[in-house]
Amino acid sequence: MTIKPLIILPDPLLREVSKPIETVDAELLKLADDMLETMYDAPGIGLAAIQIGVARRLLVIDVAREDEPKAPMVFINPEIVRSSDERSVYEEGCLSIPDYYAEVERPAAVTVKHIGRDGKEHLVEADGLLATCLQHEIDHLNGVLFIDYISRLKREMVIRKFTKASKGKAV
Ligand code: K1U
Ligand code: ZN
Repeated sequence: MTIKPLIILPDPLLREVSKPIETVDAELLKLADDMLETMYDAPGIGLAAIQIGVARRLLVIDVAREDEPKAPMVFINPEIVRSSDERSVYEEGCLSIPDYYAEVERPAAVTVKHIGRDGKEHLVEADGLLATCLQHEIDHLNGVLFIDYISRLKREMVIRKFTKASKGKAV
């Protein structure tokens, strides 16, 4: 497995809409394994393929606590088919926007249809952190970032800070 470099704000790739996956083959499963390795190394609890520069509808998640065994999950072509009316607020972070955190309100529970590693269709009913993480990662597949839910003023400040930092880096 390979740890891949992460795409960081303001890279325009983060605003791309990822393309559906047509075949679940060994190459795709290797990509999912590389994403899990990259996520554990970061460390993070989720990762969308676009965050390593691959515009395909693939994401990985592991919301197990440190004292629990690893519980890696792979979602291919995930789709939210039900969202609860009840909403919850979590302080979110993003591996593509390092060291910035903000409270985001989203549906408290979601049902997600997706293809699993076995190439078959599955439904997952999620609440708590898993529901939040799934929505955050599915947003990535649509070019949406969690800073899109904060005030325009705060968002522009974050983008300005990361744009300045990216210009200061050697190429
Ligand atoms: O998509 C990403 O950028 C990953 C992101 C997922 C996420 C975090 C919080 C709420 C919603 C979605 C992260 O994993 S940020 C890092 C993080 O949350 C974390 C890191 C180490 C231990 C525990 C959490
Ligand atoms: Zn993110």
